[in-house]
Amino acid sequence: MGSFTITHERADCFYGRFERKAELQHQTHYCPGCGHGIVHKLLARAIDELGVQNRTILISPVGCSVFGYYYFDVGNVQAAHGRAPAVATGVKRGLPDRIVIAYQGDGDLGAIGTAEIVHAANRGEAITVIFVNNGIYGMTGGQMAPTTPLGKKTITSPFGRDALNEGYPLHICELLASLEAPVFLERVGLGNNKQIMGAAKVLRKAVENQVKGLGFSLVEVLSPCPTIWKMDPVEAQRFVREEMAATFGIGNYRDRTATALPRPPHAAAPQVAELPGILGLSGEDRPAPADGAMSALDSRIKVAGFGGQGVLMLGDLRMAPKCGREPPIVTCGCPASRSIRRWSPSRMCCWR
Ligand SMILES: Cc1ncc(C[n+]2csc(CCOP(=O)(O)OP(=O)(O)O)c2C)c(N)n1
Ligand code: SF4
Ligand SMILES: [Mg+2]
Repeated sequence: MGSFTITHERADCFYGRFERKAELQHQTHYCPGCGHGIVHKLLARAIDELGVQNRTILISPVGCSVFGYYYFDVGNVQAAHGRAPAVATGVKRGLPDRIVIAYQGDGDLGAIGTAEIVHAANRGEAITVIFVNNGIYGMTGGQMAPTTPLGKKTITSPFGRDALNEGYPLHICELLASLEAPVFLERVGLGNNKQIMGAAKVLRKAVENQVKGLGFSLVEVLSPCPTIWKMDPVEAQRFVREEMAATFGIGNYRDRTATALPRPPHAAAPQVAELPGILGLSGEDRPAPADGAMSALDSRIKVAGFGGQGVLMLGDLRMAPKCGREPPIVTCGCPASRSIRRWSPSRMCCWR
């Protein structure tokens, strides 16, 4: 056999083995041709090249990429739908030396999470946001997203998106470019290999900005979702290259990396023991139990305002610590929940 050179291999910051059902260990949970797999690979390579695996914390969203923590061997937190920038803010302020990356879809960031992304950007939080715009709600089976192009039929815009009825596609980079604080905003695409190579450089830069201590960086990635757009992978790439790129444009919308000064870290968070003093409370404020004995801890929990992932989490939390048994998980049959392992210690770790 002739000699050969390996030019690409699995990034170090990917786990060597992904948590899947036994018969599906050979593939990820993403559909063939899905952009999330490509973005994961590019991001993983950037983390490797910058040598920051041991101090990176990835904030996973709700959407098809919810299981980012099955792939990235970094610190992982999974946020409620749309809240990744708020969670990233807390993590970064509490642990300023960590590289905090919020990863979000277009339903996650552009619909339910619009407030979070706008205010995190406006505060200039020193985080990196990877915004995967596939123009539709993938995980839940094809509802119109804020970024669905005009005229496109989805299950919630069956006659095609009409500006008078559903408004115009939301241009997130341009929206955030109206704010003073962001340091770096760029839109890239995965429409062909040339675009993917360009996206790799931009993703790396967005992470590197944080390594340098600069402020808010966001990369919007126009990305294929062949399954939900009912296209084969080649057609889905063409859709990104021609139709998504025509709707949104590919390019840089803010680059102040040459002039931005490193952001000073926020003051260290107080220790838990200091909190009663800060809140003006003392142990004497707490009424003593009538008979002098310790009262039982009131362990009632009220869960409010949670979506589907919260219900699953509640099952985990109620069942696992009590009996160590696998919780009864009701899957919704969406692409991302298909064929995942129903239980794994790493999943619990994310919530603990
Ligand atoms: C609070 C809450 N509301 C709604 C849902 C249902 N939900 C799950 S994923 C999703 C949309 C995801 O779409 P997107 O962010 O575009 O990600 P994609 O799957 O396309 O990558 C919705 C609405 C939820 N899980 N939680
Ligand atoms: S439904 Fe779309 S976004 Fe979700 S895994 Fe499949 S191709 Fe990717
Ligand atoms: Mg989407």
